[in-house]
Amino acid sequence: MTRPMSESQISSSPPDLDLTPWPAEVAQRYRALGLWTGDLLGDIAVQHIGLRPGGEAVIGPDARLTYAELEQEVQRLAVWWRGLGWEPGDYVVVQLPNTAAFVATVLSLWRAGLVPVMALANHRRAEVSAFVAQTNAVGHVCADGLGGANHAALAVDIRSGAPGLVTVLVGADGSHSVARDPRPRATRPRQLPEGWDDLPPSGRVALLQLSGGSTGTPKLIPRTHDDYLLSVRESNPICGTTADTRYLVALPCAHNFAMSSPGILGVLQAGGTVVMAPEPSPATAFALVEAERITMTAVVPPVAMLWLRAANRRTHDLSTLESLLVGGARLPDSVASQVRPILGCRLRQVFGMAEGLVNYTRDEDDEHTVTTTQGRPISPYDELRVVDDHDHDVPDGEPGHLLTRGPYTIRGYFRAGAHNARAFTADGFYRTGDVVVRHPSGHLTVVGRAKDQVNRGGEKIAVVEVESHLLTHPGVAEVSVIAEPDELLGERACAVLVPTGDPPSVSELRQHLHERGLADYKIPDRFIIADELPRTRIGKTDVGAIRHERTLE
Ligand code: OOB
Repeated sequence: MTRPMSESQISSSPPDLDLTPWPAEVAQRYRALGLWTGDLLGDIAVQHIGLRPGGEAVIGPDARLTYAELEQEVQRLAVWWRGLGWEPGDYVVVQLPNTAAFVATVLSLWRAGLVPVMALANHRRAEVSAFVAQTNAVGHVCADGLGGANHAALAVDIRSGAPGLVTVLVGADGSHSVARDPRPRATRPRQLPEGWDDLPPSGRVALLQLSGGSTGTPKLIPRTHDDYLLSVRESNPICGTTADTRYLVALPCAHNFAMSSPGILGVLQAGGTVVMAPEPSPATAFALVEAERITMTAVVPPVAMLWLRAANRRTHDLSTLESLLVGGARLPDSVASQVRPILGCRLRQVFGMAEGLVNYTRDEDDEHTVTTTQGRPISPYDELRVVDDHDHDVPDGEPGHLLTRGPYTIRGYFRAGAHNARAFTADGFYRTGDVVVRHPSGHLTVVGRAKDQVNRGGEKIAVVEVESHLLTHPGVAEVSVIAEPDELLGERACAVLVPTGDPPSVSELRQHLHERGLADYKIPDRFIIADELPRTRIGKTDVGAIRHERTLE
């Protein structure tokens, strides 16, 4: 274990810490209030081993596990991970599709004291190699046929750039095979904050979530056991999660929404059943709702829209479904008001972020509130400010930038000191980059965004990241990636580029981004050519002033 940073190291430039702790007196208050309990995420389901050993915990395409069987698998794997030489506190990139093996993997890594880094199954070389490099991960757990995903070639690629990395491939039947890069692993010390040794285990980093990102390198989000468990525990009564809940995971399982709002962890804590859907199409999801008697599920707005269209001529019995959670991007009011009439279930809007803060509409909210707002915060201890461009508070009813801090919102990104200085206020509020209106009831309506991101139906694209990859193409002199409206996705990505000579073709540009190892969802939907990129006074691309453009076919 590395030494904590000394005062002199901290004072010069913002330190690149693994975890920016809450100030000691704030942490003490959260503990005294019982918000932080000292429990560990790996034990989230243990009470149910005795209460309902035969109760179904997780159902996936790969396995059906009762609570007793899940616990057995978690114990077995926890020992097995440690047998690979992995030590408590080590980072392990987990990249698995929606399966029972995903749940067993994450819980067992926690049980072994390891820290999962939550990659998405559709991430590719650019993303995964960045996670491995940023965290100096000891391992990459990915799929070799599990749940229909195949990362075997990707894993070889990742290992070639990461000396000493251990790949664990999970087969379709849940079996594990191991490959280890023979070179010695670079030992890069963790950057632990002052007072780390005094933190209880529950106050340390439990997992690294992914940020939607607004910078060139995707930032990682250190969540602690205490703070993540709080958000899960408090989500359950709001969402009505109980031992009778049968929750369909229709989102990618590693996403914060699917994990914790109330998600997989909420359902396991309540003693309910998690059912994994391989993908969220109406055909697949409706069949699972009927077959597994699903009571609750969560989707992004475009999926909700597809479900509403398909349900008009439905062939499946969806009568067990009690609530549909929708979040990740703005749900149009007109779509929101169709959920109950067409699907016959309650709509719950969810406005959350992997950095922490989650808002839900409540059962007691009237129809207008449920269909026009994105809810109010989980906890009375969430602190929210809505401010103008100069950080002055604006009154309720007026749009402004949302800032937040509280018992489950991070105080800093993982090893990103300089970025943290911009992303957080001096007194620890996270600048969400969302523009909201707060109503007197405390509910928020999301009205815009002030961050360099495209929200493609809930999938977040950091425009700078895509621009920097496009700029490596010799035919691209200048480029700006912008959001444009899309009927289904809400937004899609459009690359406006100034070519160096004859413009490259769209297929060439797509192929270039693919070869750079970028995940497919980040590849722009449209490319347009412009003579020049007009700049605003502060040097940003003036999107409204782009002229002489033409769409590249
Ligand atoms: C969820 O988390 P992330 O980290 O992928 O994205 C967070 C961002 C928010 O800052 C906001 O810009 C946008 O996604 N967003 C919404 C929204 N929910 C998220 N924008 C408008 N309306 C909504 N309902 O997306 C996430 C995390 C936990 C629960 C739910 C969503």
